[in-house]
Amino acid sequence: MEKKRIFSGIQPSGALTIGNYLGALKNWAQLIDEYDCIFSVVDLHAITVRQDPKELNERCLGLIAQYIACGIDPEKCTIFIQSHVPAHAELSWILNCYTYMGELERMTQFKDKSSRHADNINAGLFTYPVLMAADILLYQADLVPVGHDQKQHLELCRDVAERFNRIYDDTFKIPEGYIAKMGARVMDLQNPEKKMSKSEPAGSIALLEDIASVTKKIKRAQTDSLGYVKFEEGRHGINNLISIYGAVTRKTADEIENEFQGKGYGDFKKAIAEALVAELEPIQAKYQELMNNKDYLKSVYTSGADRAREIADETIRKVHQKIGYIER
Ligand code: ATP
Ligand code: LTN
Repeated sequence: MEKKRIFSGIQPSGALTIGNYLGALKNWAQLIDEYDCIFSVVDLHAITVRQDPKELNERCLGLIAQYIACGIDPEKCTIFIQSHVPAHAELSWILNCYTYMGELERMTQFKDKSSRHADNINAGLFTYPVLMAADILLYQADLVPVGHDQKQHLELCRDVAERFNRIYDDTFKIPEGYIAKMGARVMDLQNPEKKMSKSEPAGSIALLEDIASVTKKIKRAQTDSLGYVKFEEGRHGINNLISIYGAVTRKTADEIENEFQGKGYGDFKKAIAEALVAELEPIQAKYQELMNNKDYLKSVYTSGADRAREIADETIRKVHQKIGYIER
């Protein structure tokens, strides 16, 4: 039987955080044996916010290395850079014509980003979810592993695909989201009511963060004055630490509560820091090794794009035919 297909991507828009890792990358690594996985560095998405050309260039390569360092083995899956496959921009244009303004106006990420970048509310920022839909639909993906924040975009993707399928009969596979129980919503360590984000270094831990700083940031993380470790409504700081520890160790909230019964936050934070450091150290070492071998990284993303192009072009051909375009 053919394997089911997975597609996902991360923007090269800043240093990856443990939010990106626990919400996305760590789960991807666990899916590569079971599924036909296609993972992209979504650089077309990244320019919806202004990027420095040199930094963007370096970040794309760094992201490929971080994917591999996190266990995304390019021998077992496809890794490529979005701008190397022109079909993404092509399908995105087409799908724009099947997406309503009202649907895009409802997107919370658009509302949030346009308030944070009020000087640059560009059309790309608005149609960003259409490009994301194109990414997924081009590969006829069955499953899309993402963090919780992408749920709304995925629903839009399904709506647009269903609409297109209704007009032209079956063209696109309708994808399902895959959102992990633990780690899908890592919050800012200083402000645990806000999502941990690449753009807030104080409350976030980078995947490549200096190890001493990882421990320091966990020690300083916001908690409360209750003094016991238990997942409870409204305890944003402690709940966040439980879910970080749970996502790293794959323990459930119950197991964690038992482990720290009768112990204080100091012990809990020490255990979190140790678990995180043990997880991050080998990733960082592998990353350094990979960055010293740029030829290898290039071979990964070029052969990845070759395979991606083949699949994507097939979908474009099908879409053109359905719409009524003359064959190339
Ligand atoms: P930006 O802040 O630039 O919008 P981002 O980190 O939110 O960046 P991406 O880099 O595209 O956006 O996210 C990549 C993946 O990481 C997505 O699957 C997203 O859901 C997940 N992710 C991002 N932040 C978190 C978080 N705090 N907790 C869990 N998952 C996250
Ligand atoms: N929109 C996502 C990144 C992204 C993505 C995708 C995720 C772009 N295209 C396709 C899954 C599938 C984000 O901002 N986190």
